[in-house]
Amino acid sequence: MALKFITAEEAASYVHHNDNVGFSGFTPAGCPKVVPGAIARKAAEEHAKGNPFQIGMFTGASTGDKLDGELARANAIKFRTPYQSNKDLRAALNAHQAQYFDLHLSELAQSLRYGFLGKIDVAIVEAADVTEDGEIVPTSGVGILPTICRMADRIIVELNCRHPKEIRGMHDIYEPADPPLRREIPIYTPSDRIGNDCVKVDPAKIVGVVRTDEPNEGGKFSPLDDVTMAIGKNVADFLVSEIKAGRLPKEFVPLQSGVGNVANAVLGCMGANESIPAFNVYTEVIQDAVIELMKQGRVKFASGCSLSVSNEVIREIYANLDFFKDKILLRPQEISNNPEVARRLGLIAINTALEADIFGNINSTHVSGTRMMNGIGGSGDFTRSAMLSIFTTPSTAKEGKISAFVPMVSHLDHSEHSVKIIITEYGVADLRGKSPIQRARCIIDNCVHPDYKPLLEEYLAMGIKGHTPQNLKCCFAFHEELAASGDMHNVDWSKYNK
Ligand code: 0RQ
Repeated sequence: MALKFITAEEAASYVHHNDNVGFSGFTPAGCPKVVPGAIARKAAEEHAKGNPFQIGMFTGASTGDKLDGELARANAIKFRTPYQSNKDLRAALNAHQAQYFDLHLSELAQSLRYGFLGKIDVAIVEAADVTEDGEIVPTSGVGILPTICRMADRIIVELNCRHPKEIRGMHDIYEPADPPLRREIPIYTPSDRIGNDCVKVDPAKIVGVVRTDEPNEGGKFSPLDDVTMAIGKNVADFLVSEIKAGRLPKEFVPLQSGVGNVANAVLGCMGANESIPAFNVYTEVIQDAVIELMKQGRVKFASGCSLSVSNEVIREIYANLDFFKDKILLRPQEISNNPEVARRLGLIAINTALEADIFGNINSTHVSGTRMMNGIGGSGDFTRSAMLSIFTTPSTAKEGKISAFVPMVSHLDHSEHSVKIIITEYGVADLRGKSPIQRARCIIDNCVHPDYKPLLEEYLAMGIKGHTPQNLKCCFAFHEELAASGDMHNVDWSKYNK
């Protein structure tokens, strides 16, 4: 069946008000880049005529501004899931203009298949290649591409010539059967290939192919500062001490690390530490640092859902495919983030917290308990299932006016039961085998900024009884003081403990 080449505007004509639309990709890598803008323009035109136009959106994770930003600014989003990080979308969902529900990334594809989230009308996917018999080769990010293509009534392909057809072979496309027929996912080491090198769809569903020549919207990393470097060094030193103590095998276990500057610094410090052997990565986002360590022979293999790297690095990978192709596998997020596989492989999971409480609970998502930052992303998939779950965070935010450590988190994403280690620029709190009160002392001694230690020690000294000595009259005083005066330093317990 001949492929029909169309414009982005023609593609948008296949998307109707109230449609549920699935998008490929994971972070800006692998996301469609021109059709979403055309849909946003169509929404604006319809709104100008007084007509409603909004779509339901399923993505892999965050996307680029050309997707989330364009649609949010056009008020074209009815609901959206999962993780996002676009400033205009964040403003829209915090103002309830777009209904957002947050989901563990590994669960989205199966929730769609189970029918929990409605049908998929249209799948819009970026491809490095598409054939007349319905073979689609994803680009640098997979996300939920296989599931949305199979479920959608209509498929629109953005064929992006920035991604060479020769990347075919770098993907491992596998969709598990649903219960009661599901079997184990047969990945026993990060390099195990279990699926196909492309997604096969009914070619009759491909309503059009839009040719594009658009780079990924990858942001640059900020230069590493002292705090980020100190966190990275503390993580690397801690892992070395775990090897020495015999709690990590000497050949090491695969690493999952989150997104952002801290994650990049941690990887850099691990690579530079010669007491850590060359290691494998089993993660969701493969960042610049992983590629750099691969070149140095410090990372042996990386399995992920996306190459969330700068455009400079993606060009380097494509120019040296012979070197990289047998060292990288890109999988759907249902597999890259799969808790069964994370538990089997015995991952070290390292993610970043927005705030933690002194008893070891983590808030990854809500600023002051109410305003959505990004979402839980894959942090929950890995934290609960890893061999060793680590959270990193700078000890303070906003020029020290916010302590990352509070008496009680204002929103809970990862509970004390899953969080094993917390690391800041000051040190490491090893929470394993400790009671709540022991955990609190360990966190205050090792991780909290010196400015906030006395306040948190006074909190513990209030003499509240019970296994977890929370003072329900005072536990949100840090947040209340931030709202009242803009600075958590100003907490005065006597104001609250009446
Ligand atoms: O504000 O952007 O105005 O400078 O939050 O904080 O320290 O730059 O750290 O970029 O790594 O983000 C938890 C949000 C951290 C992220 C979070 C302010 C701070 C700054 C960002 P500015 P940093 P990061 C892999 C795994 C959940 C999902 C996850 C995240 C901004 O890591 O979304 O782990 N994680 N996924 O000033 C108010 C506090 C604050 C605060 C920091 N307590 N109160 N503001 N900030 N702490 C990815 C995927 O799953 C795809």
